[in-house]
Amino acid sequence: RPTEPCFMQKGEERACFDLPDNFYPDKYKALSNTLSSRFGSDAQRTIPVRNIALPNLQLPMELPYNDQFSLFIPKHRQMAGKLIDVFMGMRDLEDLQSVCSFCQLRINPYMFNYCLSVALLHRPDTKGMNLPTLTETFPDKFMDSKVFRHAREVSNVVTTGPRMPVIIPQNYTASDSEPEQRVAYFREDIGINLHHWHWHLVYPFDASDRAIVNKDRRGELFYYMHQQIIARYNAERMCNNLGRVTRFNNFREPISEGYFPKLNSQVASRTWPPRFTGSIIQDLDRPVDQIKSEVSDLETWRDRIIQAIENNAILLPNGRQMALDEETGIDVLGNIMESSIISRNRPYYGDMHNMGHVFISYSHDPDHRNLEQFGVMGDSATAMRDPLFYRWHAYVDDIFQLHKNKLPAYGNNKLEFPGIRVASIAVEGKAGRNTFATHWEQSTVDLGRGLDFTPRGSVLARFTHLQHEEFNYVIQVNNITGRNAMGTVRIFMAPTVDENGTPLPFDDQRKLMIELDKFSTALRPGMNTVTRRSLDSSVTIPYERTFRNQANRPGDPGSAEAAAFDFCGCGWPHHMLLPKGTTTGYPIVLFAMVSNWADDSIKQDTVGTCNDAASYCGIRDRRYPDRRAMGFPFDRPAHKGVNTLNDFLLPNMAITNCRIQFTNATRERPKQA
Ligand code: CUO
Repeated sequence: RPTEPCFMQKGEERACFDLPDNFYPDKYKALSNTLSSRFGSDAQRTIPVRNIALPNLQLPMELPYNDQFSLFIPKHRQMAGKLIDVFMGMRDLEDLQSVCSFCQLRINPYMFNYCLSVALLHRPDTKGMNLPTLTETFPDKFMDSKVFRHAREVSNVVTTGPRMPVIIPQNYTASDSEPEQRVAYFREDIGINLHHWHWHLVYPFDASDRAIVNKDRRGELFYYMHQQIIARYNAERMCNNLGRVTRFNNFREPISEGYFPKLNSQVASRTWPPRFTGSIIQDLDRPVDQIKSEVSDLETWRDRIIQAIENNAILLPNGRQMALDEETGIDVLGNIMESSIISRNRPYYGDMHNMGHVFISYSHDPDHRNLEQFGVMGDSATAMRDPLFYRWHAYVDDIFQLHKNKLPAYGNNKLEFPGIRVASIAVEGKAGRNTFATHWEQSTVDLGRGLDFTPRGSVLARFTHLQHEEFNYVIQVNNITGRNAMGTVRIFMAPTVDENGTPLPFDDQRKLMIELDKFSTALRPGMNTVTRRSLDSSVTIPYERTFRNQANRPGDPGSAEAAAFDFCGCGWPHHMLLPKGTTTGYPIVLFAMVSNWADDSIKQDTVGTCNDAASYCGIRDRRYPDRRAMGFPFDRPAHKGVNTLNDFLLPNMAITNCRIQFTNATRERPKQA
């Protein structure tokens, strides 16, 4: 789509770029007049492009236009880092637009989209600019390739006016004979995959402006956000009669989970490669990707990281040791493990987590003899579809837990909030007291922008996802200090029994704790009833923001409200706030704690920023808004003598046993819900 506007589009307006002649690649130069009328035929306005002195784009142009692009491949990361620098370095918007117009015909579209998105997120003059959601620009990364054939058919038959939606089937990647398929609705959820892509967009690995990478507690958030994904996935598995995910800790062992993605890359015109059951990761030698790495490298990096944890100190490039302290150790480890350019010693600790993705994603063609590209694990927009993603991240998390296990247990002085007592927590909603209700819901997304065929226009796709009834938390808090107080309310949930029905010991249960919400509240002297809507969760973003549903878009296009709405795409999708539960009611425990806001808070102005999914995403351009360790108070083992969650409780905490009641029925998403 050479003249499809890359980011200047407002609302449904179509525009085309009036390109200087030297912006056309050689093969199109002779046709430049024809092309501008061909692509401009449905434009509502023409944007003149400034004829700028072009920066050096040699490195990013080394990636072939029609190849796949992976953030996890070091060479691709460098190319992307360079392109981000170019976009960040443009003097003003017009220059940025000009260089984008030039790039659009030459730079790999996936890399272009990623780098431009990073730049738009970080440039002061583009914050709040409209960017189409990835499901619109690259819908092929999110759904069954059959959808596109149907979409083409529909758009050719119905050339104008409303078109009937294309149905994306549920559970299309495997049959019921594959037990892992029971949680495919989680792995393949469009919103979950969009969240993951956005997270890695907000936290890029590479750029010469270190500030883009070096965000407040970035390494710790890498640990925590992915730890929460595993906790959520485990709860989901347990609701579906599957055991907790087993760590992928033996790199030499055949991998029992196969995965056949059924995705087709529209850019590369290739099917995403599958991984057969029993595959083994192998040494990589792929000159085309400039990758030569042995499985033993992964083991060496792993051993060195574990050694650092055992020593409570990492080795610096100058040969000195740097202590992993209680407050910042996890952040240092997160950066080393991920790794990004802010790893304290990349030559020594390597690139463990990223290369794990790469080894897994090339297990079908480690030496490129079959000219195959990477599997879904190679792309942050698709990785969460693969069951092995969770096994890999469960192992990564396990290594972080080795560090957490060495930290001192929280003393009562850290946990208590003297004079504040949480008398009870309850859940109230349509499903009845202390019952969460879930069901299937059918929603519609517009694929129009990502479909590269005429006649143009909206092409709707209908898909089915998990949903829950909204509810309120009602927390009774007694303030006996005699003064006004400010508290931070922390709400978690976890399964109560293991796969065999045995009650979970505290140390297992704490790792399964799912953060549901965190917010501050004023507490008057005496009894306070704190009511909080599920919709206000600090973990999730609203359904409409996940999908940027134009129909539900608030404010006028271009308004500040619409701008914030467009850009804050990072956040767990609200429709996946709760695990699915079971038709008989899955037992879970709900936990609430009120901690002292004076010990938690960060003094900063957060008005007008993306701050409503801060728990997993942080706040744009701000510090992480909670001074405590992420996951507090469950991020580390408790002191001896705490064997159950009950033993852990202090007066400022409360628990309630609840059920998640799943109804196996599909409802249409209500309009403007
Ligand atoms: Cu998000 Cu492994 O980091 O995918």
